[in-house]
Amino acid sequence: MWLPCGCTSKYVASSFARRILASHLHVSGRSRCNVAAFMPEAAGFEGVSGRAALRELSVSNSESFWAAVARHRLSWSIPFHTVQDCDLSRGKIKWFEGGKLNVSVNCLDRHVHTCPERVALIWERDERGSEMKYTYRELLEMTCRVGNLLRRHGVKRGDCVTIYMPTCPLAVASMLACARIGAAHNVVFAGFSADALAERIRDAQSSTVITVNQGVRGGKVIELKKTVDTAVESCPTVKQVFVAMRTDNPVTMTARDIAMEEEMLKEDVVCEPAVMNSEDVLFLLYTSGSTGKPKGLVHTQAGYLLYAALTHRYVFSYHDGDVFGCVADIGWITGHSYVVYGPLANGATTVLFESTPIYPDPGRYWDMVERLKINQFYGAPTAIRLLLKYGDQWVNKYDRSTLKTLGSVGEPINTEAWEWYHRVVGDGRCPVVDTWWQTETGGICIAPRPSDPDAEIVPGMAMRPFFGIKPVLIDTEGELLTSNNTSGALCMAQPWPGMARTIHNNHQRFIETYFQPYPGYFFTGDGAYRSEEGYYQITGRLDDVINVSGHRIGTAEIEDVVNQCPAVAESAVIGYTHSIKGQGVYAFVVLKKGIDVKEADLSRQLNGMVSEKIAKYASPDFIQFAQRLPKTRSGKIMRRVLRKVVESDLEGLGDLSTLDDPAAVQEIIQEQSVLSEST
Ligand code: 6R9
Repeated sequence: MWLPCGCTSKYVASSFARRILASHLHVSGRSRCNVAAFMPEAAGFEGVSGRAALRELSVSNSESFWAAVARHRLSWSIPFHTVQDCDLSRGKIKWFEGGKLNVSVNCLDRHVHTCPERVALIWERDERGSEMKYTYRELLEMTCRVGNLLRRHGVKRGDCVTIYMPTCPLAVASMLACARIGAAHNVVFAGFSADALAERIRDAQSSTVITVNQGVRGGKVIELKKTVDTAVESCPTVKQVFVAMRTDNPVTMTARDIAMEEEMLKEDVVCEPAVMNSEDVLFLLYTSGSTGKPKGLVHTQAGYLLYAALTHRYVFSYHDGDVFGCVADIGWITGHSYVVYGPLANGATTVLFESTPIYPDPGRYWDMVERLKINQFYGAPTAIRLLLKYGDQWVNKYDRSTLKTLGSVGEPINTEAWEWYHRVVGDGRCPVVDTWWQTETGGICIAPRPSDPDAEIVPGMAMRPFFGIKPVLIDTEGELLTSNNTSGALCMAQPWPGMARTIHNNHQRFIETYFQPYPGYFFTGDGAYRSEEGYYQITGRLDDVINVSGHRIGTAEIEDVVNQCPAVAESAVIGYTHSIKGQGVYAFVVLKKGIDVKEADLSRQLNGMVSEKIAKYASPDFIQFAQRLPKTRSGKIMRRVLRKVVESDLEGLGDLSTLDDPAAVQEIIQEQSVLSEST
């Protein structure tokens, strides 16, 4: 793995015209002092005297708000001429047109000019106590070498590079190198199988893949290069695979493979940044929807970066000099926005966490907080629930006095976990921010902060919309719900710079999924409750997407794999409440007539297939073999009914009159009681 060496001094790309345009707005009036200290560009907004008024303006006059913030917080080589050109009814979203910039310059060069020796990355390697630090200067050098290497091997502006790596500095440098030369990246979570990787490489039409020889996680070695070898066999577009060395073990190299570090040594540490348009593609990131095929959401340059940076700064109250610890993997949107782009755009020190919460013991996170002096810790409810079960002693062993804010993301956080996080981890003194957002939204949309420092925080509620975000609730008839103390489909009434622009190669699906269900609004796919006080609480997905340990997976994706087994006639997969994972996977499977196999053997086979075709986390926790599935007369599987059966809520089965044969439900219930008795 590329090590920090501190040996060169030739680092800054000097020819890139850097210009921070000052806001044209003027400061006036004493009442604005506070709000100007909070957000300098707000000083120019007439009549804005507090944070609530600032939020109000960010929604009612969102163009002025985003224009001022974009001028103040990004370095442009050419300023934008149009703040936004959006039409939600047509799925058209464009921000900061006319503007030109380079994302890697914004994340690296401008900080190297002012503070080259500030630590940019702390790599918390799987091996406890062996962390490595990389300064902004070193990260820029590494990025430039990778950028030059990619260019020398023919990667051009507009190409898409697939990155299949664990969370490590070279993965970050690879993402930034793509941004530097104008290529898009497609990071695939290194827990995905060869088939899942191949599908994403093909859909993204990548000719270049970057990987490591082996990964290391929880003390175990993972053969990532072998997975890539298998994947690329079915990817005719792939011409070259760069292989970095995470461990010392050599792997078989083919004619297509390139030893990454060796080749990087031959490259210059200066790499001319491409001048990109605001709306050029920055990256694709695949996520699950309600069909079997994952969708490659597209994020672009300026709007995404600005939104990631602003949310990072204000939701977590990040200040210069703080150490920001988001433990998400870079393979997910949380890793993109809050490990890489948001923190680096703000010149922060950001932690790259390569391990697991319980390796080598359940004190890992808090040991890391003490050792790295972490100020903001951002993690997932599933890990909090797991650690809670191991007891307070694992937390209390370590000094957590550096912590200022605790964050939660990925799924609803139950009150017990929230309170433990607040009381035990944060010693009752750190605000806990439950942040709601999605791959599609680019950054946090609803969170308790920013708000006045002493504003109340309700456990387990995301609560308040971020600047420029206008959430609405809509009922099943499509009517806007205007009162409080009500629930509905969570939609956004206004565009914001961080939102996804399209689905790669499928703009029609983008429109159908997000803009057609409620014309004029962006539909999130989630349901929410708005309290008497006007706070938002997310109640869960309204579509067939489930959330296992914070990982999104479409039930249809799992069904597609299960149905490939020759013994299976059909299947229905649903999520059920799981005490640690949030949701577990429950599969109902109907066998073909005349099949004679042991159910236990078949279960093992099906679990193996799902792990192999998708990823281990998608593998069913329960498989129930059924004679038939409850269906409507038009042949649609009644998942709602199956969910109630699994939750043992027989009272709540509801209207069964549309069922083709209601006896099917009774059979399922009986089969299930036999199953629960035997387990
Ligand atoms: C960032 C991320 C998005 C889905 C989202 C929702 C669920 C995320 C949540 C939450 C309740 C929260 N979700 N944060 N539900 N409270 N604070 O997780 O992106 O992987 O695309 O998942 O996760 O259902 O729609 P992504």
